[in-house]
Amino acid sequence: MAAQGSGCRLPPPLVLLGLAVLALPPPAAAQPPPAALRAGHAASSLPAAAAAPRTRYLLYDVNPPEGFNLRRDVYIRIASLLKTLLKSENWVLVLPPWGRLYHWQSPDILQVRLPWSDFFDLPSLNRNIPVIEYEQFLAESGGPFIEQIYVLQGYAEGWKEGTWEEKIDERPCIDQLMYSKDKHEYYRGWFWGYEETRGLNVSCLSVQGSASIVAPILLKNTSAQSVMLDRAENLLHDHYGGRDYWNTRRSMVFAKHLRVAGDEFRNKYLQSTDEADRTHYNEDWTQMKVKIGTALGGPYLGVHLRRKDFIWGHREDVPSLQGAVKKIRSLLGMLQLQRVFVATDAVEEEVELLKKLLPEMVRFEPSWEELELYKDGGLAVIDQWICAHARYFIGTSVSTFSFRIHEEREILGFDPKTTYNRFCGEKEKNCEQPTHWKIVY
Ligand SMILES: Nc1nc2c(ncn2[C@@H]2O[C@H](COP(=O)(O)OP(=O)(O)OP(=O)(O)O)[C@@H](O)[C@H]2O)c(=O)[nH]1
Ligand SMILES: *[C@@H]1O[C@H](CO)[C@@H](O)[C@H](O)[C@H]1NC(C)=O
Ligand SMILES: *[C@@H]1O[C@H](CO)[C@@H](O)[C@H](O)[C@H]1NC(C)=O
Repeated sequence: MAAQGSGCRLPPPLVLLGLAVLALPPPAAAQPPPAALRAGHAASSLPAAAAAPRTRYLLYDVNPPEGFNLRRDVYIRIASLLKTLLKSENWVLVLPPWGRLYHWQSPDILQVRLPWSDFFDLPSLNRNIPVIEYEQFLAESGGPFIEQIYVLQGYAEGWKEGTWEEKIDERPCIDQLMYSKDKHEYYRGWFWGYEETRGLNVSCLSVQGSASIVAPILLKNTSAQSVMLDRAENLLHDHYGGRDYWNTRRSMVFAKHLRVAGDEFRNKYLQSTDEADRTHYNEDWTQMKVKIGTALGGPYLGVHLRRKDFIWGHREDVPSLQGAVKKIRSLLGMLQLQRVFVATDAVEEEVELLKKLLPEMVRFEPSWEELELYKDGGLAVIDQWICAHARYFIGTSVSTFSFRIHEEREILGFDPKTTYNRFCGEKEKNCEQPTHWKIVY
């Protein structure tokens, strides 16, 4: 790929469309990025044949209200689509920058246009599928243009009962389009906070099916070099819980600086180290295959207490703080543990009450500097990492935050009995516990 250079690619749209009148900054982007930036890009390790096919870029975005941990799940679906595309063509996934997440409410820190490397380890992601950050896409694709945007939606008519079939069709847009045309006929939109980004064409696809159903459209119906799938959460998993699912999930290794922060905290406040806990982590996830039940975990109970919008709706499956503390005490007794680590999004008043009810609890309470450094997203990752290393974990009913902890513990090799647990609501009659999704290698 490096040998191919950018010369073989299509001329950048900037040139096609008359850069001069746009008064944009000079397209530094049009030059090929330095070799160092491309290293680690899986495609670059391919033999540089003279007629090497051009790289095509897949971009995506998710419905704005969706949280961080559901977005992690959508990544797994899209990675599966990318694997299907790679069977026929040279595609790269452009990682959608993080930002403007509803739950990221800390004031005074800028939380948009965050690269994936703030939260995840890029070389690890790249061992699964070729990915690049959005900034690198800008640098190597020739400017802030996305040639084709498909907004995914359902079918206006819904589906008839009992007749599920996978299908995808170009259809009129059902909802008000979140893109508008500017005076140059470009489409403007959110684009992860990159205001200068424009779409050249937007259309809507009604879809009912798993991620790879889009592959034929991308391979045959469009020749655009960069294609964005918006509202990608409309795609289902190709095969939830299968080997591909777990490979992608295992590749989503948290960024090293966050793991280190979590490990230091474990060591300092929870007497927890990988040696003693038998939770050794291999930096190369492809080499990591732990026999189930071999991880011991640190001498503490890990708790995820999801509050805020989970209690505003008076859900039956979420406990009161008193109820949660009662359960925690009974678990501490049963497990003969003294320490409890609590991850929660509770508001300040609730945290104060919780501290009164459970004075011995330990939380990761960031300094201002740590908040600024890790941001709300990084602090949530650190909380998850610490919960993932506990001797025993109990989470909140149908919280994707808790689900991601289950998976992390599955990867680390914990006995499922210590993982798939949740709090019950006081009035809940049938408190069904979470499903064990067994890891597949
Ligand atoms: N630091 C920290 N943040 C949390 C915790 N629980 C929830 N949050 C924040 O709230 C968000 C919850 O949204 P999601 O990640 O989507 O997980 P969820 O619990 O399924 O919530 P919904 O998607 O709203 O149903 C997280 O991404 C965090 O930003 C916690 O224990 N610690
Ligand atoms: C893709 O192309 C095929 C063949 O031309 C056509 O039948 C189909 O309707 C197209 N699909 C979409 C979603 O545009
Ligand atoms: C925009 O994309 C749609 C769907 O692929 C296509 O039918 C249409 O011709 C495109 N319009 C332009 C102006 O390229």
